[in-house]
Amino acid sequence: MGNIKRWQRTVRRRKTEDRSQKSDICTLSSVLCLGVLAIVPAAWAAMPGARVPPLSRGQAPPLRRQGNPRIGYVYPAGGQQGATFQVVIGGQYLDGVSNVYVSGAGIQATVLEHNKPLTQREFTLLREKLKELQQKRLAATARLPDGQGNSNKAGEQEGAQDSTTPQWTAEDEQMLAEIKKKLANPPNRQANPVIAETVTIQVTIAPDVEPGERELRLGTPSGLSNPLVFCIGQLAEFSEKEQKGSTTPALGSRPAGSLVGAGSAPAQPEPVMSITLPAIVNGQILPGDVDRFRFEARKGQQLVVAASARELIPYLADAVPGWFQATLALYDANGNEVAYADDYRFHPDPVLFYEVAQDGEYVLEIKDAIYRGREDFVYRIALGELPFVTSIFPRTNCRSGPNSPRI
Ligand SMILES: [Ca+2]
Repeated sequence: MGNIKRWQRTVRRRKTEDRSQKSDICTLSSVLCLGVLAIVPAAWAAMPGARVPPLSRGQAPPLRRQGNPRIGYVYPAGGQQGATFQVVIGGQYLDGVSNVYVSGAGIQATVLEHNKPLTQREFTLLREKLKELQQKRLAATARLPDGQGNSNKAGEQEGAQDSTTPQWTAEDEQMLAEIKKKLANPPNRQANPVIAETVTIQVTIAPDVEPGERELRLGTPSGLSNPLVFCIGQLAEFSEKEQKGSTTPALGSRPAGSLVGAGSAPAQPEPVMSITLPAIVNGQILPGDVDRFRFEARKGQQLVVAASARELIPYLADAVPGWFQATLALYDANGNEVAYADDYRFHPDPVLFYEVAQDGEYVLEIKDAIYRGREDFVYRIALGELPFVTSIFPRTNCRSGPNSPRI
């Protein structure tokens, strides 16, 4: 009888342990599921061939969950072999950005600065805090006879007697300075949230890297951003600088939602940037923007002007309507249009061919077909007597017989 009772107790204990183990397994499964989500970037970084270093160990997890980091443009979207330069990346949910990942070897990039515009609520709260601090400083200095914050004995005694006298401390002074600094960057109500944040990075390209397209991502505590194209070129690069206060609106100063600026061409032409061929030209098209580049050409030169725009950023999810439709036009020294292109066969990015008729200055012009524009209307133009493959025939390689494809 005693044995039976012991056996029953053993069975009950084992059942309890089984239930406990099942519960533990369920809990563990949940944790693993969440853990997998958290370690995907690290796992991806550890994959053979991936050139993504793991996130630094000192990084603290985000205090609150933010959206997936996203980048909307990279400007300039590439550079020359052996060059060191700064690149601005626009995006969203980039808090804590600390790493830049570029596919392939030979490119080093570090984060210099992250700029996130204040929200209206943050701006209002900071202004209230600033007002509060200013009143506190006024009250604190008003109690002091010399008014300079250097209390004398009488002031100290007076302050000691009145326990409600506010004390102006070094921390208050520091906070006041920080708030003033933050308020200098007011919220941009018209900026599009998906590209409102900017990250400035420093890029160094080794001289011997292979030219071509790479992928660039940003690493944040929330994970990796989407990739965007980053090009490595061999030609000299020129990048236009948008001038604030010019006829072209400053970055972010126009409503991004109002992409369509049809008919709103700039009242005055922008300054023309001088370049020398062959070259790669980088720029951004803002609303109503028309970019122009002047260069010297000799009679008989066969120029190829190939723009990359949609190729760099194929899809703007929030743009209504659609995308950057770049157009190219070439003008001679008298201002006559000698060539124009708004696409190339079935590709939306234009390519322009022109045999130079006479020596002299020429001006290349690029704009959106209907004068739309935004910071993420980024382009690169290859310009000069450059090799350009227009067709290959046949596109197959025969096992037997002569094989002489025509290019
Ligand atoms: Ca521009």
